[in-house]
Amino acid sequence: MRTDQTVTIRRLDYQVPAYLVDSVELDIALDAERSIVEARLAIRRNPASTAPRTLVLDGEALEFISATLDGQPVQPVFGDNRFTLADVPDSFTLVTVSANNPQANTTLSGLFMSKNGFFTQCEAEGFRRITYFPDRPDVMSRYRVRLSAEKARYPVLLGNGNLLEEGELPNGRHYAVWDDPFLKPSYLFALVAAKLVCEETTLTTGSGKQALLQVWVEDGDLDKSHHAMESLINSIKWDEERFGLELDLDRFMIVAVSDFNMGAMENKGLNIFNTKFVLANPEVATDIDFANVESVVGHEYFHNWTGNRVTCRDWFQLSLKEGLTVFRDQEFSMDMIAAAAATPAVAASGKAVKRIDDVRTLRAAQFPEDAGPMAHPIRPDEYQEINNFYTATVYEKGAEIIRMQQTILGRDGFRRGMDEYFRRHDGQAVTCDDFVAAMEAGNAQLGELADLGQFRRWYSQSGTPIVSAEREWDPAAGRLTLTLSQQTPPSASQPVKLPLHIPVLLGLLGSDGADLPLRLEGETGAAPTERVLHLKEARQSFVFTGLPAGEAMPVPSLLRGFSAPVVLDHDLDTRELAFLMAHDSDAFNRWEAGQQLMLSVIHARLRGDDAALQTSALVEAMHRTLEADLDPGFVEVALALPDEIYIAETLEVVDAPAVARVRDELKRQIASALAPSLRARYTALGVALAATGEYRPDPASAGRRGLRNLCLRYLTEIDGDGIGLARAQYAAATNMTDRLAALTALAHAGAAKMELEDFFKRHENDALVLDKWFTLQSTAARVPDGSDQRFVLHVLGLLKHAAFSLRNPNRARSVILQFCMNNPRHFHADDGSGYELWAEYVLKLDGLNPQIAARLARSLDRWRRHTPERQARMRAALQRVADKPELSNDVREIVGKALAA
Ligand code: B3K
Ligand code: ZN
Repeated sequence: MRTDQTVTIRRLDYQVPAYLVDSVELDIALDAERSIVEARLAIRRNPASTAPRTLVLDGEALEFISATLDGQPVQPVFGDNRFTLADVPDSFTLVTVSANNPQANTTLSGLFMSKNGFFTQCEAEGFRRITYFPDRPDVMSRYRVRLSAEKARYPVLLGNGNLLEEGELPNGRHYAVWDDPFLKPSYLFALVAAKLVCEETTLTTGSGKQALLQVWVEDGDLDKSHHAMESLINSIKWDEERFGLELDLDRFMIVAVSDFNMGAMENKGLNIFNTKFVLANPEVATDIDFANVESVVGHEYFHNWTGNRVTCRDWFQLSLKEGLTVFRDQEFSMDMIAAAAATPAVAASGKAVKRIDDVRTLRAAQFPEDAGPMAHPIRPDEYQEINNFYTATVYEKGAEIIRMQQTILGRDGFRRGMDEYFRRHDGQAVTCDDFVAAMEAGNAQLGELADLGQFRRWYSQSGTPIVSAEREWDPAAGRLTLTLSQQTPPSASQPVKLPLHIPVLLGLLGSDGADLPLRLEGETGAAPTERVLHLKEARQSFVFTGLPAGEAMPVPSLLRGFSAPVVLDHDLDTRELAFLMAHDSDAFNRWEAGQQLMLSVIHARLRGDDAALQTSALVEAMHRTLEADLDPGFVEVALALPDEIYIAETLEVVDAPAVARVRDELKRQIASALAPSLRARYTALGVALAATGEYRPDPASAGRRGLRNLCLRYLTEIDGDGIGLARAQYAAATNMTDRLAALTALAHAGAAKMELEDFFKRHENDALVLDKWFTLQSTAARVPDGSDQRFVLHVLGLLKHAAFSLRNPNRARSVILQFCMNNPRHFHADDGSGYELWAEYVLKLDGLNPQIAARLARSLDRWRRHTPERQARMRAALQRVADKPELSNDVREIVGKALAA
């Protein structure tokens, strides 16, 4: 909706629906310019409602044709995207006929066209762009859908559930009837009518039922569908094993589409995916792409239970399904990594690397959100546009809040809670509170531990808590007092923040680096070497006794595995951090100690301090890591410097180009100091990889390639043979991971002219690979071809490129969003040119696709953190957008909140 003002929807205003729809029969005659939809709704008054006897349906961008109530023509009143009929009976059949224009629908919400046919996206509020309906998740109905379309152009007709019937029609058209046996909310409705081909197989589920699995792609892409199919099979098996949840349909389909606003969508039995998360083979996809396909296929499949069988009562409860499903896909990926590992040690390290990746994402995307103008609890209290709340907070922090429940209740306890959740709520639309209540009820035997009363505050309070640790060591008594305090910075909407229940997983390392037994004062019996401390007060002390007397203070390893989404304000010095880096039995914290060491060097250098001693301690520690016999995938993450965005988050005032400069200098210094080892490792890994033969995306080989490419990145930072190595690797690469890594390294060095041309020619016809070509150029540190053009002009050049299009979300993201969000040093250029480009493109995109425009708009969220001159320029750019009349709700909410910050 385009408006000059905003309407705020509030969680506490929830009212049950006045009318329920028991069944929906749709007859959809697809046509590019005018699709006709006849909807037959069996409606009855909700006995739980006291609202007036007026039927209100949502409807947007629809052309009304006719309506009948129990066969009698009726004339609804229209206004504000609503269809209103007064004085309706208790139970009746409403038939509406409407038309919509899929071709003109550039929002990609509702029914739209991509190059090979018709597709839909209904979450959150797209169904109302297809037909008049109470488009809210707590109205659950049975759907039967008849689709018809021109057969030659759209030979494949797909819907939710089971295919009942198909056949020919006059005028070269054909039809299909689909029936979904499960009740579902309208946001899970989907249809596809397109020219597609499929890879299919049948699978026997745990109870012996046969299910047909299909992955539908464009003709010519069947050489790229197999990894998605394997991922689907693995997901189905994993959900049976880990959670006892079986596939409930006879048929499960994944369809890839190249124009899509997000990653994928969990429509019942008919998942629609962005091609980016389906298509993969070694020539076009990187190791990261392979892992992403597996995780998104898993995520959407897992929604079949967490989201579809049990859905959300209202959109404020979004994290009920999203946080939980992200947690499930993270666990799935970890279990897959472990299953592929040769030894338990490799499995543990591989799982830690996955955890590290997830925490990096959280810190880069969610921490800034939680401290900025869009800060909201994982269960928001209000919104102006729900599409703006598919956020890192709802998803990633939401997943952390589920993970903490597993940490508190234990893995078995969490499973008992999940069982109870489905026992109570299968087939219902429920709330986050219902989930937590089920967790508690399933674990009554745990007593006080299962009391999640205070824990519930994580659902209602925004902001990242800061946990500080202080230590007091009594060497004579072998007694350590650990005092933890917590504080969450106040925000505009929540000036007072309450203490949270924070599970802090900890170990204590003795002087030999081994874990010490952890006995709290007053305890007897066996003491574990790792345990969870429950921090519930603002400040709380824990006294450990029986530690080796007469020795140096044990080194605490706090928040192992990142047991809570907090910032840890520790008091560890350089020596202790290096000690943890070398010895911590928790791989996550070995990595974290390294990151802290790197951050302290970067902070010191940004302050202009002489950080020579700290730097050499860091370089030495990194050298040891590089030389140690460790899993390459772990060494890769351990040697990577924190990224610019995360560094910026740790600063009070951000000078983005200065952050990049200091980070570059440190990187060059590390590269020079470690060059011989980096080169040796680069060569050795190359030999090892060649010996394993053909490319496989398994975690062990991916880890080797990742480390080898990181060595290459370091080596291209310094004078020497790095550029030569990168050119040679580019030319010799037999897979996309190595070719893209070499090209990216060359682009950052401003030395990629020839290779960029070559890459373009090779992959001109593969949209996803071209997206990579655009991305690596818009995020480069230098103009990739080495010219001395201003960077912003280079980005403008990309935006004018014949292969660029703002209409395709992947392509738009690959240039303009990547530049504004992932290239801070150039986006924040002194002359403000980055911000001008931002304003121009937010406005351009808003006319086409408000969801993507709003996403871009968010790259100025943190404007208050920057230097005063940049703040002034950013504010002016925000104001320029805000001043435009007729903005979408989506963009208006984002810029409005940013300006109010
Ligand atoms: N549920 C969808 C996201 C829908 C976004 C609507 N703006 C994908 C997912 O989380 O699985
Ligand atoms: Zn999801």
